[in-house]
Amino acid sequence: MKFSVSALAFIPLATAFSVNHRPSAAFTKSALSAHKTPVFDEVCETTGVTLTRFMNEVALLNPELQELTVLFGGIETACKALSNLVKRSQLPSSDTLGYQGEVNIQGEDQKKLDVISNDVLKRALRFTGRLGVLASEEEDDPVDLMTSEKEVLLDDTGKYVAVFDPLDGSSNVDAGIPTGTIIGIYEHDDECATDEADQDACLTNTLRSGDNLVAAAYCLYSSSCFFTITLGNGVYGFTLDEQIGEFVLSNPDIKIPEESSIYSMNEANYNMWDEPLKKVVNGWRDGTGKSGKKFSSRYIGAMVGDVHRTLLYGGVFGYPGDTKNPNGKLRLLYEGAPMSFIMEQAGGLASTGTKRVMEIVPDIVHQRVPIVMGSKNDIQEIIDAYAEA
Ligand code: FDP
Repeated sequence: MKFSVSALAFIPLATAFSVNHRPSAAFTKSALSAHKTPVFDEVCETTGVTLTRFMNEVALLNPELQELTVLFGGIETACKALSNLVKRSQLPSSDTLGYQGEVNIQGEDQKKLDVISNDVLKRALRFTGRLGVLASEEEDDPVDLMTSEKEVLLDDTGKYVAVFDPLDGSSNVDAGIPTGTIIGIYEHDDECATDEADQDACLTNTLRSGDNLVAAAYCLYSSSCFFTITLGNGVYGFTLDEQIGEFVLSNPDIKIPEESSIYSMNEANYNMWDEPLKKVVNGWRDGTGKSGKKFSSRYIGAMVGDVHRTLLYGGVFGYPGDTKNPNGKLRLLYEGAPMSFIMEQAGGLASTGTKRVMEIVPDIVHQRVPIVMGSKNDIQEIIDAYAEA
């Protein structure tokens, strides 16, 4: 059975279940309670520990997460494979640069590497036996991993639903600019039956607010390959040691600085932004903002790289709405929500300007969302400006 995205838009949403995240104080939600916050011990805080060891420890300490850690084994392998592919893509013999000749559901030209990355991830996840439904930027509709491509949908043994952007920032890839993979994992709805009548309802497994994420991660393909993950209790950063072929813990319990002096947005759209945002950015430009600091602008134009720098150095990354595109450019389900989860778990904020991104329930798989995320005080300055307006 095939589903179209337009059909998805009218499917009633399944009852959302909640996860006990650690949202920042500004956004504490009483509804977040159904799942235990995972516990970590000294092993998980020790730099140099491999991702495999880290995940084994997490599974030992939190038996309910055992299947999730197996799933991340597949994702880790995919990230290593993609890191290699991206790196080798610059060689004349690789023939993986340029366009595929297809346009994806959002009307964007697909790069060859977009399609290859999507395939690598699907294949890496297929045999984990832990996934029921999968949604990706490069797929028109959610697909069932256990049946042939686009034959929807359910595998009743699947515990999780994965959403991902296989190669974010791919418009830059031919120039060797950093790109990345974004992954979000939701728990599968146990109530989901496999008979045809219920498949529509089960499809909505991919249509949940970010508050229902059990895990989020990104891989950044840059000077090194970085893997950053949250399981709902802090953010952990790993770096690929190519000599041993393992991700090793390089940044345990990442905390974003509470304020900074860097902003990262496509300034060519400035004239079309909302007035409150223009006002805040003007203050940052000339040092008359809330912090009194004069900001610098840093924009790669590839979300994973821009978010990674923002996490480590602080500041603001955003793709706001504007008069031409009121919902901005970034996709809620597999870009906005997973990255917001990571940002909040690192002590930052993620907002549309008027609403917490993690609370938005998508109507359709490829829905866009205006977004600003980063250091608590800087994002709060934007939220305050919208509230005043
Ligand atoms: P890309 O189209 O290259 O995949 O999500 C899309 C994205 O990149 C983000 O990674 C990036 O932040 C943004 O688009 C860049 O958009 P602009 O070129 O409009 O600045």
